[in-house]
Amino acid sequence: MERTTAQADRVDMVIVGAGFGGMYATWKFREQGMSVVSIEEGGDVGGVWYWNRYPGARCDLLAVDYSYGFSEAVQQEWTWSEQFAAQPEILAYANFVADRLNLRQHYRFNTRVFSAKWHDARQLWVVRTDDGKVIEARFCVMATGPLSKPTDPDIPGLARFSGQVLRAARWPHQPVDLTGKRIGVVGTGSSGMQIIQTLGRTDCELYVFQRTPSFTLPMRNRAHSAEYTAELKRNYAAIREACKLNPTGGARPVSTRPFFSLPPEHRRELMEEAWAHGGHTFLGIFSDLMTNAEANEQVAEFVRGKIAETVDDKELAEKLKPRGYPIFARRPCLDTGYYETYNLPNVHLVDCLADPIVEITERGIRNQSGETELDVLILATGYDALTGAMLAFEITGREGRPLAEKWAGGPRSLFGIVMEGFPNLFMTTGPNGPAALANIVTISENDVDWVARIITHMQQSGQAAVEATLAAEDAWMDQIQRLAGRSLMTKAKTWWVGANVKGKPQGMLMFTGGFHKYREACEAVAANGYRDLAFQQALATTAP
Ligand code: N01
Repeated sequence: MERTTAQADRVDMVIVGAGFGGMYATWKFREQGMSVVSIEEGGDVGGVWYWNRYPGARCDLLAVDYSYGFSEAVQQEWTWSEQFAAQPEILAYANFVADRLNLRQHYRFNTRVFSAKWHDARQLWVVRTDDGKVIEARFCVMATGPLSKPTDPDIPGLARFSGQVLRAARWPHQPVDLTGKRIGVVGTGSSGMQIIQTLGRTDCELYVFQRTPSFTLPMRNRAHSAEYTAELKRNYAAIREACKLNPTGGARPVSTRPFFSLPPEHRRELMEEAWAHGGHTFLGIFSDLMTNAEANEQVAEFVRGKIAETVDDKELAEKLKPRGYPIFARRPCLDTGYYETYNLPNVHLVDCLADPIVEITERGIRNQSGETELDVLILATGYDALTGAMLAFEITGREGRPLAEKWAGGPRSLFGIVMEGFPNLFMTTGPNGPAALANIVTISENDVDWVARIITHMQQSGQAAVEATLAAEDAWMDQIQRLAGRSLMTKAKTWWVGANVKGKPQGMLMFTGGFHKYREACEAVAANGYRDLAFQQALATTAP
């Protein structure tokens, strides 16, 4: 590695993150002949799967989809044991990829980025890390992930609690013995539900502090047979192609049938079939689920009916039924016996809508009606999503402009990848792409490949820096707004619209048009002669 001054290392590219985006970027740009330094706060690779080791953690996207397609060696040598992989298997996969592709040599683990500043005259990024090191790089890739900055709940008294506090998003690396404990779980999103359905079946007293009930569908996970795996490995090329053309970035069924185009009994039959089949099949049976409020409500009512059939105590079933927002306007969860958990005598629901939490005390949680004493408090209260990780450190662009200023009204960029005013800074699965609405791995591969093509173009045409034009960025953001305006996805208070963090700008700023359309838009940039991008020639002042 070259040293330009007494303090700074000089490389072609700095990559932040060792999740799926960062690992792929590290491989891709190294293969493109660039010198790369990759930085990761965690102690090893895996991103969210490195941190989220809570009981029952599992990905609710098919493992086959939620894995890299860029390396034939990786996909042939790795074998998934079941349809929906659990966290240890996904983390083992990340480690396998790092070993197989020799990625760790580029990483500085246990290191946080402190600031990243663009130097106008030298046309490079100056990146400072918390160990006092400085790296200068022509390019910066922020693979910081949409869900990597956890948030604690806005409840007074957390520091007062004398028991053990565990966070889903920062679960201890050593086993935690919860046998016989009185455990409180705050949060019933994807993380909370997985914890509840897992711990509820163990020897403990489990108190679920539910504010907003979430909808969940049965996962019906299955082990892969040897024949299935062999078939899969023969067909990977076709599967990856199908993922690229799918709105979800996964190989999932997509319907062209509007809900009301079918008679009621046929609709019911399709819903029953999808329910019995499990997974996200249910989301793909009608084409207008997220645009027709009446259709959405009928589907929601079907699911509420399933809750009533499953939960023995009718009063309890009513409390678990989500109401007041469209189904799938909060991220759909997939469960394994979630509602059945509430039939167990050791599982207790505290309905925080009817009986709000007042404070956390030394002994437990106090709701309006009284105190629940706890030994352990588990927080599954979500993330400062989409923008939290990028705004957690200082990023300064052209002419000294802070990113926090550019994003004061919410994140703005072209595709969630590149921004006006921030030359040679790229994001993977950034906030204005499909981000958390489609398969993160497919999006990561798309984004990194897109950046690689732009850099190749720059090398061929002798350009030193690139950013989005303001016109292209505005047009993209307008398109996001137009699409969001037609979708029911904006009609619930969730992290999708920034509603879970106090003071955060509100609104759907992810692209809701589907991964396939997003990919088409990315592809169109080169086809249109790069007019959406503004390039800078090398300046006379630029250091060699
Ligand atoms: O977080 P969330 P998550 N008092 O924001 C509650 C991905 N993921 O970590 O809705 C009481 O969804 C809050 O209640 P409310 C996936 O994309 C995937 O579960 O604000 N409750 C809510 O119930 C997912 O969407 C997988 O009323 C409080 C919960 O905390 C994303 O990560 C697994 C509260 C937060 O839910 C985030 O999921 C896990 C308070 N003061 C995660 N403050 C899989 O692939 C917050 N809450 C399976």
